[in-house]
Amino acid sequence: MTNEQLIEIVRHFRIEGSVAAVEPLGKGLINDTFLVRTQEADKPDYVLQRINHHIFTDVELLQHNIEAVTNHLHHKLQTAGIADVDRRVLRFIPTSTGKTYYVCSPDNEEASANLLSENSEKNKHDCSYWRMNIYIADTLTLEEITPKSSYDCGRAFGHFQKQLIDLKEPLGETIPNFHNMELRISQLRQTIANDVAGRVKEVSKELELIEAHADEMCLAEKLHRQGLLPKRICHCDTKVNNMLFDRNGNVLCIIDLDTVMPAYIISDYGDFLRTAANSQPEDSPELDSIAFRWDIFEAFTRGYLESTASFLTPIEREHLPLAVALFPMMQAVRFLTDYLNGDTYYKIQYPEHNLIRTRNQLRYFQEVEACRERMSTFICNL
Ligand code: GN1
Ligand code: MG
Repeated sequence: MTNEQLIEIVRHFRIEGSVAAVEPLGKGLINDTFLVRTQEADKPDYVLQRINHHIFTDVELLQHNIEAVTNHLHHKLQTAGIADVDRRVLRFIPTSTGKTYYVCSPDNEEASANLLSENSEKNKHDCSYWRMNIYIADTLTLEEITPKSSYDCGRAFGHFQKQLIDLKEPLGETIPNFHNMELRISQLRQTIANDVAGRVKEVSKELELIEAHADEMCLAEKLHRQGLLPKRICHCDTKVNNMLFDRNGNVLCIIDLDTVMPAYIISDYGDFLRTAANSQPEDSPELDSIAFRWDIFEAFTRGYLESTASFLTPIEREHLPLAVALFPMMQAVRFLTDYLNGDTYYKIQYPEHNLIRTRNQLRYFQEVEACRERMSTFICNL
């Protein structure tokens, strides 16, 4: 997309100031993100995002969830008398029609609004979907963390869940069954049967490891069916880089709210440690350097349990170590499924990228497995 086209999109939003520049921002694997700088020093800059509507097929629901959550958090912060509310929760900008997203059709803008209401598959693919929020200045994202920031992240994600416990507005699943391991495994098995990219023969070792643990990794679904594990509102993408820090390294704001939806609370705990406690990035090919960082685990767990002690049930608490193993395994299944499908979901930088990611997650899973009992003991003794 050209700069002029991006600026044209921005014109549909009620921003303050005039656009000076638009630049790419961030490292997300799903949406395309840009920083929109304004000319005036006293006006904010903005984040512009093209929503990947092949993945988030119901953009109306997606934005409904995000608005409900950000309004709720905003209200809570204000009621608590917090001074810098706008630095602690994202604020989305309405378009000229009052929605928080804009639909752009390549050839006919007016028609695209009508097409949206018809909501047909074909028409949706002809359009692109955009949203904007205020850029929170003087913030950092971290790709790697220390025990201190891990503790803070534990407190912050736990607090986020706690704040949303009394959200009255029902939220939908923006990707149905997003963290459902039974479904992920069955998608993988179906993909193996189809073998569209002819890659199944390369991955027998990986498949063997996944199958050996498949049953146990589906325990959360079984507990849910037995009425023992509820769904609550979770973030569902608690990566280290989905959190903004201030210049002094304090947690400010949780970002990337597309996947905020009802899920098992243990998801957010396990998914955070999937990236944070892996001593290597999720796509590092240096398998022998992958280790489970106990210091990060310990600090995160302390922070998380401080924030969530008042509402976690004993069953949720007991299954936290399972989630630490489940999330690298689920992510391995997802990366491998995409590899076998010919790389249609995650952005890749080279042909084996998803295979390298898979191997990384599986090795990390094994490192986690070796520590699981120790984790349980640690949590029991807290
Ligand atoms: C995707 O776009 P990003 O990088 O925030 C994915 C997560 C995965 C993650 C793996 C909607 O998140 O579930 O854990 O990649 N988001 C979606 O890095 O599938
Ligand atoms: Mg992200």
